[in-house]
This record gives sequence, C-alpha cells and structure tokens, in this order.
Amino acid sequence: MRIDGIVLRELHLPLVRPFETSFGVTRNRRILLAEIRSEGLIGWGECTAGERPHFSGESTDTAWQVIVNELGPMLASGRPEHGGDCPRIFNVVRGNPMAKAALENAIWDLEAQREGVSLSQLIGGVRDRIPCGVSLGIQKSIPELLDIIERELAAGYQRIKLKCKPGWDVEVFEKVRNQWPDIMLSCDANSAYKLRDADHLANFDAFDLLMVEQPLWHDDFYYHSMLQKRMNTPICLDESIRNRRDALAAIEMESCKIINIKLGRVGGFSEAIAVHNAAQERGIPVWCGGMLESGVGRSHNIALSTLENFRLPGDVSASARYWTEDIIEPEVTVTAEGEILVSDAPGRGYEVRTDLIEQLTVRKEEIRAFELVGQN
Ligand code: OSB
Ligand code: MG
Repeated sequence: MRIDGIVLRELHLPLVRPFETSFGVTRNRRILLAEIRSEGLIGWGECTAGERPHFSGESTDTAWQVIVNELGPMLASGRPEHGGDCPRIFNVVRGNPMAKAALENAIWDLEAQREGVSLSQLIGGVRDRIPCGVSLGIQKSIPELLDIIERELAAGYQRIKLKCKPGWDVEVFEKVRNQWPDIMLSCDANSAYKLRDADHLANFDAFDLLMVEQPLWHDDFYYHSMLQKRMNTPICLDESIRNRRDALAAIEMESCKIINIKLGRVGGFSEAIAVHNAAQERGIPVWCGGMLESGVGRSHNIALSTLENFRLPGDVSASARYWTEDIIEPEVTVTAEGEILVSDAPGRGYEVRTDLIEQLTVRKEEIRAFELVGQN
C-alpha cells in the first residue's frame, strides 16, 4: 500500500479518577495517536507509552521522537502490504516497541479496511464477545476499595484485579475475600517485591487468587521461576514478556503459568499473535492487558482478545471507566454479563470523533509521503 501521509498527535485526556500503581499515580493521560492515510483510507494506531518511563523505558516523548525521526520515514519507504510486514521494516531500530506498535497497528487497521473485514476477522479471531475484568488502582483506604469493587461487580465485570505493593496486599485481600469469597480475584504488583519477600508472597496463597502478576523485577525470568516454586498462586508475567522468545524462555523456565499480552509492550499485532500462538501451543492461557488506552487503543485490544487462547477475562473495560467522553463512536460498553460485543464492521469497528480529537490535540506533526521517503 502507498503511504500518503502520517499524522502524529498528542492529546491531553484527564482520567475520570486517578490510577495508582506501585510505581506512581496517573491523573492525566498524554495520548499519542498515529493516523495513517493510504489510498483513500485512514488507519489509526495508539502509542501506549506512559507519560514517564516508569512502566517501561518508553514515554510519550521518546515515542514521538522515534516515530517522527525513524519509524515514520521507514514505513513510508518500506511500502508495507500487510501489518505483518512492519516488524521487518522497523527491524534496524532496536527496542521502542510501543512506538512501533502505534504505526504497525494502524497498518493492520488499514489492511482490514482494504479487505473489507473486521480487525478480529483479519487476525483469525474466534469470538464475537470478550469477557471483561477491571484493574483497580491502589486506594486511600480499604473501605473505599470495597465500595469500588461492589460497583464494578454490580456492573457485571467477571474478574477483579487489585494493584498491590508492600503494605497494600494481604490485609486488603483478606477484607475483600471476607466480603466476596467466590469472585475471580487477582493482583498485580508491577515489580514491587524482591525475592527476599518470598515468604510474604507465599501468604498470598491463602486467598485463592487467580494469579499474581509481575511480583518481581520488570526484566526478570530467573527469580520468578525461583518464586513460583515457593508459591501455589500462579505467576503471570506482564513487563518481562517483550516478544515470542521471552514467552518461550519464561514458559520453559516455569517462570509463569499465565501470560498478559499487551499490544504496545510487544510491538504490535504481529508479535502479540506470535506470543499468543507460542503460549497456546504450550498450554499456557493468555489475557489482554490494558494501558489506560483511549478508544483507539481499546478497539485494537478488543480485536486481539478474540483470538482463541485469550481464555481469561482481560483488563479491557468500558470507556466510561476512564473518560468523561471517549474519542470513538460508539464508546466501548460492557453488558450486564461483563462482556464486550465485538463489532464486525471493517477495520477497528468504531468511528473516530475527528472534531473532538482536533479539540483535544496539543501537539501535531504532519509529514507528507515524499518528505518521508526523501529522508531515507
Ligand atoms: O500493569 O497492567 C498493568 C496501567 C498502566 C500501566 C500498567 C498496567 C496498567 C493497568 C491498567 O493495570 C489496565 C487498564 O487499562 O485498565
Ligand atoms: Mg500488569
């Protein structure tokens, strides 16, 4: 396909409520959107990098720089025919998966539109609805958390994930389990613990958690495998899994029993599908993580979640949990059964609200194709 133009935008979107993890609090999102024009069609991608390089080494600013100076020009001269061509085109740039994913996912969107199929159909999805869970940030107090859980369960969500850290863990799990002995409950430490906390972490086993997500270092498999031998609760890896090889290593080493797949963290649909397949072939279930996405990234997450081995509820939930107004139409909603119904319209299945996007844009860079190609 001919790339006629790439427009990069930064939007400022305040979250409905602050989101606190073991590495910090997010109040306002700086959303980076890539709009790719090709032969009369427009594809959209979202860069899921954080405002600061705390979840991974990327941030909104590093991704902006890499897309404008490196990836954008490469894509325009690389003439991709399929989303699956992007990893090869971007190959000489090391790392920067979230920057790459923003462009690659927009190409997958374009490819789906060109073929007249939904993104889910294009990637071989098998579900017309996906099961949803929620990820709940660290709160000021346990009673406040219990109120939020009550509300999310009433809304239908099938699984509650609690962000945790030393000082916000077993006591919290105990209170939650006392009130709801049977709900699907999990936790996510975002690397808040050390191996010397293994005895403490083994106490998590008392609460029948579906999993504990990324308890140890963000770049580790070895110590997670040591830890998994010392606790029954399945370990799920998020930050550590950057690609298919990582997934194979982690599974081989028994560092985890479950894998969280995030499109941005692994660099886009190609690698996400590769991780999914590697896990499926080895009997390891996966689920779709979230990065507080706007509707654009959320629509990609929904399509990804329709693959067969996405066997557990993901962190993909309703637009209204994050934004007073989302930038897509319709907004993402969840049924009383805690499911998102997957659109079968061509591409992402949701319209973008271009007027609202323009209004929220604080930075924009538009580069025409001949300039992009000229740079290479
Ligand atoms: O570890 O899953 C994570 C948000 C930002 C950074 C890391 C994570 C998260 C979430 C939020 O858990 C999931 C969501 O989008 O609701
Ligand atoms: Mg996580």
